[in-house]
Amino acid sequence: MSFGAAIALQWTALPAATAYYVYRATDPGAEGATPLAGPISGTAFTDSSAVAGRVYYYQVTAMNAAGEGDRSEEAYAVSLLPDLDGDGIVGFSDLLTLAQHFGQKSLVTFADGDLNGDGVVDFTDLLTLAQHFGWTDDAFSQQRLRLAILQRRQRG
Ligand SMILES: [Ca+2]
Ligand SMILES: [Ca+2]
Repeated sequence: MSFGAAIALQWTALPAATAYYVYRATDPGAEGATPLAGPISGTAFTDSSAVAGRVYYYQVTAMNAAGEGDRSEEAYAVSLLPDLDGDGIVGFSDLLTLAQHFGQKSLVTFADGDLNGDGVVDFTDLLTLAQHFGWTDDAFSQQRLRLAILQRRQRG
């Protein structure tokens, strides 16, 4: 499943940092102790393992000579706007398309409503669409902007 589902993260460089770690969760505040990626020497990371149509939560930490610093504030992103017909808004026509394919288990694509690419149009997909109902490309871009300004809380 691709459809540009990858989520691009960027963060602000810290002068003393030697590397960064990225943590990910599918629920807020549930990033856990194992980083998704790292050590990363730059200030950007593309999460290409993100599944289309799901919401992901991220935190970043910085390493310096003293060790790993505090977690950044949490940023979140949906990996792909559930806009099935590509008209720039998650609206009634998208919901109708999903409803028409609801329960279908073969030959379904993102455009039919299989948002998470698991091969079936089901309640999980419906929930994702409902959570983003009324979202536009603009809202989607702003979310990305929020990721772009992801900042680590300063320490020592
Ligand atoms: Ca649409
Ligand atoms: Ca699905």
